[in-house]
Amino acid sequence: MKLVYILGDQLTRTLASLRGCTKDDTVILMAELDEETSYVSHHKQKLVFILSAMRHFAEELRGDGWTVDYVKLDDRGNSGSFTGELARALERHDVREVRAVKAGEWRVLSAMETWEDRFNVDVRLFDDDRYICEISEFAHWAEGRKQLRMEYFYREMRRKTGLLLDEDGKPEGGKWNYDSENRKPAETDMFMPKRAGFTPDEVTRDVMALIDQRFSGNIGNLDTFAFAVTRDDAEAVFAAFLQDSLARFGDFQDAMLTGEAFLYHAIISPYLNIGLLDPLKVCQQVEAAYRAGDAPLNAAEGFIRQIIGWREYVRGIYWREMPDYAQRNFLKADRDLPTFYWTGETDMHCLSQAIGQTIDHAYAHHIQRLMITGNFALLIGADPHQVHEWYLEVYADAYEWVELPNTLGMSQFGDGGLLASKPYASSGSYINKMSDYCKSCRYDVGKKTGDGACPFNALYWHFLDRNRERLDGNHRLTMPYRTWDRMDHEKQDAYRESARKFLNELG
Ligand code: FAD
Ligand code: DLZ
Ligand code: SF4
Repeated sequence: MKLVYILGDQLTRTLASLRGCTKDDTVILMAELDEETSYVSHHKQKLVFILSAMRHFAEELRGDGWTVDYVKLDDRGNSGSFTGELARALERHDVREVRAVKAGEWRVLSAMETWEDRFNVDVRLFDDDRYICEISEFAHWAEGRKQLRMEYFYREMRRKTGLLLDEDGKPEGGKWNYDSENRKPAETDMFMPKRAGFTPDEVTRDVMALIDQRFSGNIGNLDTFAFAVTRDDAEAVFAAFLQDSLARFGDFQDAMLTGEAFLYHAIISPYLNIGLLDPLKVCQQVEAAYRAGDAPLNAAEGFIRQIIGWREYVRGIYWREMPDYAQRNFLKADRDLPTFYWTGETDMHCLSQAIGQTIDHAYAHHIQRLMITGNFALLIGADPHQVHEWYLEVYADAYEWVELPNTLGMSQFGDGGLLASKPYASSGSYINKMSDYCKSCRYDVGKKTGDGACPFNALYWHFLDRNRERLDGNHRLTMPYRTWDRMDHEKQDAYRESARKFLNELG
C-alpha cells in the first residue's frame, strides 16, 4: 500500500501527495512530535492551535473515507521525530511507496531527503503547489538580477494570477501599488469589529490540558485562545473579515492603538500557513469584493500584495538563500534580547502593548512586529539569531520559511539589504504618528535626550552612528546621515551619551 505522510502545516485535502491515491490502498500518517513541539519554546496557543487543527483534520479525512494512522504526543513509543515515526509506521503497515509533500522548512526537508536510502523504500516527494510561485520559478526570476525587489516580483505574480488586471492586462486603476494611501494613523474613536472567537470543543480542550501539563513554562495564556481549528471556522473568520474589515484594511494597515490588537487586520496567517485557507482563493474573494463595490481599490490591492507579493517573495528568498541565511549577521549585532520580551514588563508603553498582545493572543500585526519589537531589537543591536528565535516562538503563524526572512532580513537587516532596501529603523516620532501609545507612556516622545526622553530617539541616532561604516553607502540613508552630520557636536554627544546610558542599564 501507499503511505502518505502529512505534516502539521499541510492540512489541505487537495495535497499533491494525495492525488492519484485510492482510499482502499492508502494509509495516511500524521504524528504529534516532541522534536516539532520543542525545536523552540513555542507559545502555548501556537501549540494548541496546531495540534488541535491536526486532530480535526485527521477526523475530516476519516470522514471522507481515508484511513488515518494518527500518533498523539503522549502515545506510548512515540519516537518524537518525523523520521522515527516513519520507521515505526513502516513496521505497522505493508508499504511499497512513501509519499509526502516537501516540508516547508529546510531542516525537515533535509531529513525527508534521507528516507529513501535509510528505509530502502520508494519515496516520492512532491513540490508544495499550494503556493502561487514555485521555488524553481522564483530562482529563475531572481537569476542574474543585481537587486531583488518585491515590487517587480509582485507585478509578475499579478500577471500570472490575473488578479486586479483590467481587460488590457494593465493594473486596475492604472497603478500597481497603492501603498502610499495605506498609512492613516489610528483614531481613538474608530469603530472596530470584534474578533470572531470560537469556544474550544472537546478536542481542543484535551489538547489544552496536554499543553498545559507538558509546556507549562512556555510563554502565553490559554484562557484567551480564540483560533479556529477547522477549515469551516477558518473560512468563517475570513468571511467576517470581508464583511467587517476589508473596506478599512488599507487605510489603517499601519495604525496602532492601545488595547486593540486586531484593528482591521484579517488574522488569517495561521490558517494560510497550515493549509486551512488557500492563498489564491482568499485573494480572489477580495478582488470580488472590490468589483462588487464593497471595498476600495487601495484596500483590495494592499491585501492582495501582502499575499501574492510579500508572502511568496519571502518564501522564494528563504529557499534561495538557505541554509546559511539563518547565520547571517551583517551588522555584527550581539546583544541579548531583553527579558521583558517574554513578560511585557517595561515602561516603554509601545513595547509593553505589542508584547502584552503577543502573550495574550500569539499575534501582533505587521507594523507592531516591524516598527515596535523589531525596530527596538535592531536599535539596541540585539543578536539577530536570538531575535529570529523569539519571533519563531511567540507567533501562531511562525514557520521558518516565512518568519526568518521577515525577521533576519526585513526587520534586522541581517542579510545586508538582500530583502529590504534599508534598515527599518525609526525614532519615537514614527511610533507617535501611527499610534496613541506615546500619550500614556512614562517617557516623553518629544524629548530627545536625557532623563525621561523616549529611548527610541537617542537609540535611533546611536544606531546610525555606530553602524556608519556598514550603512554609509545605502542611498536611502543619505538624508538621515546628512541630518546627523549637520548637528552640532554637543547634540551628537548628548545622543550618544543618552543611548549609552540606556544600553548600560538594559544590561
Ligand atoms: P494582514 O495584515 O491582515 O495581512 C494579510 C496576509 O498577508 C497575512 O495573513 C499574511 O499571510 C500576508 N502577509 C502580510 N505581510 C506579510 C509578510 N511580510 N510576509 C509574509 N506574509 C505576509 N508572517 C507570517 O505568516 N509568519 C511569520 O512568522 C511572520 N513573522 C514576521 C516577523 C517579522 C519581524 C515581521 C516584520 C513580519 C512577520 N510576518 C510573518 C508578516 C506579517 O507580520 C504577518 O503575516 C501578519 O501580521 C499576519 O497577520 P494578519 O493575518 O492579520 O495579516
Ligand atoms: C510547528 C509544528 C508543531 C508545533 N508540531 C507539529 C507536530 O507535532 N507534528 C507535525 O507534523 N508538525 C508539527 N508542526 C509543524 C512542523 O514543524 C512543520 O511541518 C515543519 O516545520 C515543516 O514545515
Ligand atoms: Fe514608545 Fe517612546 Fe512613545 Fe514611549 S514615548 S510609547 S517608548 S515611542
